[in-house]
Amino acid sequence: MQNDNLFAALRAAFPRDLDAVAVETDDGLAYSWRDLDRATAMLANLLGSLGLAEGARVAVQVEKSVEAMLLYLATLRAGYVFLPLNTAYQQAEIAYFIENAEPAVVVTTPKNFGWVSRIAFQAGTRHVFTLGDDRTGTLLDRASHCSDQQQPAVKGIDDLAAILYTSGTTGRSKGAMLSHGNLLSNARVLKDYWGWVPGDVLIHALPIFHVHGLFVALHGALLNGSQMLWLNKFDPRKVIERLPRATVFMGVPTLYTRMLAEPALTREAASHMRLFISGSAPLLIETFNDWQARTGHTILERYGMSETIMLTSNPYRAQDGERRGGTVGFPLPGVGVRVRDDAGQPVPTGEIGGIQVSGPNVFKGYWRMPEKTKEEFTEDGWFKTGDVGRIDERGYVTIVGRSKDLIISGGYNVYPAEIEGFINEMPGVAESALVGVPHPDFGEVGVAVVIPKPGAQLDGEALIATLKTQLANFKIPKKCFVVAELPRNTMGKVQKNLLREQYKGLFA
Ligand code: MCA
Ligand code: AMP
Repeated sequence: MQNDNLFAALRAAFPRDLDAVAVETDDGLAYSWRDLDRATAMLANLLGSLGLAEGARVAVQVEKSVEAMLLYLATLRAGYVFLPLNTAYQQAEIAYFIENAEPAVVVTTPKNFGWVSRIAFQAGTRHVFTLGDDRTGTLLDRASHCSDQQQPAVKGIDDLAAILYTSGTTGRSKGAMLSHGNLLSNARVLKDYWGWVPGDVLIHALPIFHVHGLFVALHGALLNGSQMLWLNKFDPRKVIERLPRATVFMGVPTLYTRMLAEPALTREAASHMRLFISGSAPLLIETFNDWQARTGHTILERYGMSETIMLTSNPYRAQDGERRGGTVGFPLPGVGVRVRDDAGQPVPTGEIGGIQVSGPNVFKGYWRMPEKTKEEFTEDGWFKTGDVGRIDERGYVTIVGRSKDLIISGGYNVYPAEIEGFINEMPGVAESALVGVPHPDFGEVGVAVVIPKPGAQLDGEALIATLKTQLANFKIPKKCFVVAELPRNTMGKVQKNLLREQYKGLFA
């Protein structure tokens, strides 16, 4: 019987020599392909032994590790839905995700077991396991008693494989539902488009709780049967040390600017590499040029979303065109990208409008939010990205901005509405606005502007300290100003563009 389970396709791509090294960690451990096969079978059998319902979610908030990656693959193998959660999320955020997704299984760190299991059990989750980043925890203990043989669950292309939460521009996060077909079709297109060849070696330095590290980097290597040099945490010097033994690296712009700050990054160090890919946030033309001048490599920039995985990419092969800094390249083969004005009408070539996308890479909708999902698609079924851009006469797509109120900081999305909501709840606060300003390291960071209630005394630093106890660290405003009033337009709406202008030099 045809099995469209993504895991089956990845497993089929394992090299014949299963004893070859698949993953090498920076603390000297080597995992063979056979290890990957056996460990994912044991973990899949553990999940299979729990009597979970069809479509059950497995929510995972653990530090990056090879075992965390194996748990992802095992969840696919067992036919359940993987739900990765950023390790920076704190109690209020986790409580929301668990209440919204109702996972049958939650895997957390040994340190967080206390508060996470309380939230999970209260929400009806019956299985909570722990997994440390040092191969400790109850998950591996339990799996060690399971068989290392397992037939991947039969899944169809439209069956759910993962849910990725991508916060709503207003209010709470939305769970983007991605199918086995979404993920596999995109992985196959990228394998060819980015010229993966036998012998490629990937340096994996991204988190594995978002699309870039979990799908684009991981599937790229696995679908090519390629070895990975694995870093649980990004460190510029460790990446540079590994360049002579690798061929492919993927990162967000911050990773590139941090490596450029290292003298060890030389043309010589990068000479064995074949491809550097950047995405998740705008790559500054300065960074693009500096990288080319320093290493001789032209970074390939691509554009993706949790809802669509990758939708455009600069070309890899010269015959497909040049890689143009400041653009995100062409729509990927099989993916439709178009620009529409506010009335939904086509705009002339080169004109700016809302970017829309259609194709097998586009998600199935937001988890239990049919109305919200409907709003984000056009009548003829194209997904509205919320990004603003243009397509020029040569077909290159350029993102010029966002219609959604979004800050992308070091590659992570920060939604002002969520942070403003927390600030507005604080005693003495009448109103707040969070805006993004340029930052040399993270590209863009949030700055909060707060209005006190009449007679209230507010201290910006104290507000930030309180926020740190409530929200993921990357969401915390880097500065908080207390002012008497906010600029408003005639409709009374806060003019965030004026605030961005006022504070744009803060971190120059
Ligand atoms: C860490 N900090 C940050 C960020 N990361 N502040 C703002 N933005 C950030 N992204 C702060 C922490 O709050 C902390 O501040 C201090 O930096 C040190 O924390 P640490 O965790 O040690 O930071 P780091 O190791 O330096 O992390 C920086 C990083 C990380 C390596 C750039 O942010 C990262 O791995 N980013 C990649 C995100 C990613 O994978 N994006 C893909 C999304 P304090 O000390 O004050 O607490 S997928 C996507 O966007 C689409 C689908 C696509 O196209 O790929
Ligand atoms: P996420 O919500 O994590 O899926 O992030 C998707 C958003 O990241 C997109 O809607 C874009 O705004 C942004 N993005 C992704 N890749 C790029 C890129 N290469 N350049 C600029 N923005 C990007």
